[in-house]
Amino acid sequence: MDYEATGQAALAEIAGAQDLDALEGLRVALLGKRGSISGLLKMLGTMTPEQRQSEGPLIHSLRETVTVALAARKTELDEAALAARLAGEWLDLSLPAPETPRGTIHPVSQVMDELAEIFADLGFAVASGPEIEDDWHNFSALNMPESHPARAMHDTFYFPDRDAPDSHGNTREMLLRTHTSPVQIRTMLAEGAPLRVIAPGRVYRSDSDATHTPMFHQVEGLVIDRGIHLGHLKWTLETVLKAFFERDDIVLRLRPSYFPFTEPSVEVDTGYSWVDGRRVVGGSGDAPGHAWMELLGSGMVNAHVLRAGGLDPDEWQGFAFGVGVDRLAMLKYGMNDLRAFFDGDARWLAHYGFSALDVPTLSGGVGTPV
Ligand code: 2NM
Repeated sequence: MDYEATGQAALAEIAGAQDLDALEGLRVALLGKRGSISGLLKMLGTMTPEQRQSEGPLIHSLRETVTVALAARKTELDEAALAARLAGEWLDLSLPAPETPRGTIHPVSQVMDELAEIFADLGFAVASGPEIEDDWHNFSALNMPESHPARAMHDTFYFPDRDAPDSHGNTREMLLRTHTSPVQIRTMLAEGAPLRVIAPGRVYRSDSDATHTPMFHQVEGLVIDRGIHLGHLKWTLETVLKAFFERDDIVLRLRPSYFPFTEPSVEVDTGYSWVDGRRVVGGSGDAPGHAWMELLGSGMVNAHVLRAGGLDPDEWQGFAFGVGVDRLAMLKYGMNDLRAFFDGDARWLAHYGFSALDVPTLSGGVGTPV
């Protein structure tokens, strides 16, 4: 047998393999269990000792040559494949950015970012929780037991499958949260006191007209510490609203009200006037040309709510507040139609949206329109 010629033929085939699959096919054909060279090696066993002495080294050398050639060609093909991939993935980092940035930050996101920044400066962390809640976290823990009329007032979206009531009469039925207060309950239970958090996010109520959308945005805040009173609440809201509206003449009026989760409860009004057909916040509502406008709800956290949050009301007090983000955005940035907020109209977004590069900061100004 002409091992020399067999070797040359194999090397030529290996050198001609154009891809890794073809090369693997050759390896199997030559060195696989039923490969031609493996066949030669098996034949050694049937040879006379003399034949084996003369043929053995030639067959082993043939196998060695082919093995080395296969490995070398594999390296070549691997490198070629990598080079082709790198050429395809090449990116020109010196290309200029598009002239018009595509997409804008929605005013609702902008306002939530601005509030997070303002509250962060006062030591508040941002908390979040599920939008699909159970009735305990959304209602019972907030001093709204099963029969409480406020439950009906919330126009809740319930999920269809309801569970049997547990030993406390709670059905644990699932719903879309009607406010972000369940986040505060979860935060109290998870972290204990003292606490300073805001909970921004989407909330849902089955309500739809010119001034109500079935989904809207809230920021609620909660402060828990020893000796907290309404004075802390008023100062905090005044400080935040001055920073948010970027003016020093914000005047607040606290009116007694009722919420199940706070006692006492206060509604907070702010003075405003009309300038060029728009409401502009600032000044006392009792000043000439001014009026009061309801801005948010708040109060001292009800003792039942503190207990539901795992806190002892004799040791800890707290204030809480809730404000509608969509309305705040309309007030600050002068939109008049709430429904346009959720239409996804690109022209509206281009007009009222904010630059993604213009992150709200206290030093740079919290709200700088494009
Ligand atoms: C409001 C008005 C008053 C409120 C209460 C709580 C909690 F969970 F801490 F008890 N969070 N938010 C609250 C209080 C919300 O919205 C108009």
